[in-house]
Amino acid sequence: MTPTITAFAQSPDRGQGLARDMRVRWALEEAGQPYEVRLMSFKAMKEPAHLALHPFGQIPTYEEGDLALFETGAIVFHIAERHAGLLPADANARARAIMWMFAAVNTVELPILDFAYGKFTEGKKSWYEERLPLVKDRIRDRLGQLSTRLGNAEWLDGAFSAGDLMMVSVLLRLKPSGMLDEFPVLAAYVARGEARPAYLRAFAAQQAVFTAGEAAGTR
Ligand code: GTB
Repeated sequence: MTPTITAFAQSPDRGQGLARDMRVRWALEEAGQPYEVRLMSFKAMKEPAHLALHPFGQIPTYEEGDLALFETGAIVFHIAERHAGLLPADANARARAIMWMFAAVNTVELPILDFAYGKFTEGKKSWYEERLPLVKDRIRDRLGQLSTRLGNAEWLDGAFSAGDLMMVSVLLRLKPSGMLDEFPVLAAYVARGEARPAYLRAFAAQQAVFTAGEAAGTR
């Protein structure tokens, strides 16, 4: 059964691939699975039909037959469990790949989101500029630790896995800030992720939504 995911009809990132549908698209492309996309306006995301799928009124969601999921970590894990290519067969290696998925969203993404959302939600507060170096240093701490662990390796634990997919997706959010370039090991790691054919297909698909919106004059 072909799954349907939801994505922004008008992504605020203007097709840069920073919204979270991108990680789900990427996982489906790595797994070689076709999928359909239902585009959502910000208004529709807060209406009962969508809230029944996603209690927080966000994208992406994932529907496949009777199954409806929200939360990208859970969606990518579901895809990785059911299709080859994203989780190793060896039980211990599989557990470590899952560990890296959690590390991406629970340890590395937290300070990055503080930085990314802070600008919108707190940017006009008197203390914003004063707090910013502290927020950035928290990110740098995590990036330094991650960079040390990755070292000369291509991926976090052997072959490319869902752990790398989630970690690269999280790190990509930093790209516009230039902070990633302070950590050449991580910049190269992210670039390896972005060069994967599955990533490129996913990126093109989400960018096409933006391009079509521009052509139709809806932006
Ligand atoms: N933890 C959830 C998950 O991983 O699935 C978080 C989902 C989430 O934050 N969804 C966002 C959303 O629906 C879109 S991706 N926001 C609307 C709302 O909450 O009302 C976050 C995002 C938004 C914009 C950019 N950007 O413009 O660069 C990047 C990422």
